[in-house]
Amino acid sequence: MTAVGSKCRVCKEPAVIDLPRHNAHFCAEHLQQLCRRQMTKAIEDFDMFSPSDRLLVAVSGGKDSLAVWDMLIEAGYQADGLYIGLGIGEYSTDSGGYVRRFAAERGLTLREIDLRTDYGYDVPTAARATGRVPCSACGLSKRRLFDQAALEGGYDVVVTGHNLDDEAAVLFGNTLRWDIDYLARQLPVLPATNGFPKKAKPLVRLTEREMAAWCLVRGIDYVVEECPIAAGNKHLSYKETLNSIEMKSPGAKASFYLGFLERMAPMLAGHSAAAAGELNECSQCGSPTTGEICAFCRLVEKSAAHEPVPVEMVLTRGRRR
Ligand code: Q46
Ligand code: ZN
Ligand code: ZN
Repeated sequence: MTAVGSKCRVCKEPAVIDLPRHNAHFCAEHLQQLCRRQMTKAIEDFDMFSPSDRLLVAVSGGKDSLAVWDMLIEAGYQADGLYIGLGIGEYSTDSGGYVRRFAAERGLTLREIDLRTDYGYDVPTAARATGRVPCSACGLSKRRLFDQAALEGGYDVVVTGHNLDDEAAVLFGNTLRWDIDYLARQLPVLPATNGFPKKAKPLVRLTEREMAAWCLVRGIDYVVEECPIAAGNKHLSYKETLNSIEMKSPGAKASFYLGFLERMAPMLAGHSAAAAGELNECSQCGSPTTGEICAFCRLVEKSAAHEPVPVEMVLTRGRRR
């Protein structure tokens, strides 16, 4: 991850990574120090949680979610993991294995939900049964099940491993469409409201590259392959666009996203509160919804009645997203 012979900016020992946005190289120890500081700053600046809170970390088996779980435990927080088996072919089989090994090796508490076993469907089947693109069926299922598990398990906050690259790419997409509702909600912490638990993203000040380096120096094995459904989607193309801007102007990505949080998000705060007001209770599950039956109950009903669809059948549709 760095040129041979480069030295750590702090201690002058051999470096393991160069970070152009900091205009510096770092050794393993000082890379970890930088990551810890950036996570602590995000937690404090946005008042995400405190050591007395019980955290539920959404873990996928990828580097970001395992890294944030590791960092939170190392920092002394009470953090359990929740893994959802999405039924996305080999990708799901592999990712579940990484999460279970990570938790078992460290003696951590891992909760698991399997869409097929527990709810009678999987993501490819839900996509086909509801006519949604797979990522939309997947996102709806994950959001709902994380919220529900947190509320039922008495957790104070749902934590996700979204990093700076993820958030900048989402911001880029929301800005291209001037989607004010989404922009107003694109904050690193969302308070508990209307039956939804509090949500926090402690890695928003850290990049994908920094999290891969964290996993490398901490010996964390993670699923390297992307979800096959992600290939070719808009989120990835926004990331590539931002990466090419970042290559020419190191730090541009951080200033785009962190500048939004500092200068634009406060102007949208009222909009977000107004949008959250008008919700009913789902007549089937009691969850907050704008209609009579919530989108998740409708999705489960249609998907569980549909014959199983293998992931290969939905890959082309996923790519049009
Ligand atoms: S897991 Fe699910 Fe992602 Fe795969 S189907 Fe799309 S949303 S890409 S984070
Ligand atoms: Zn050093
Ligand atoms: Zn419902």
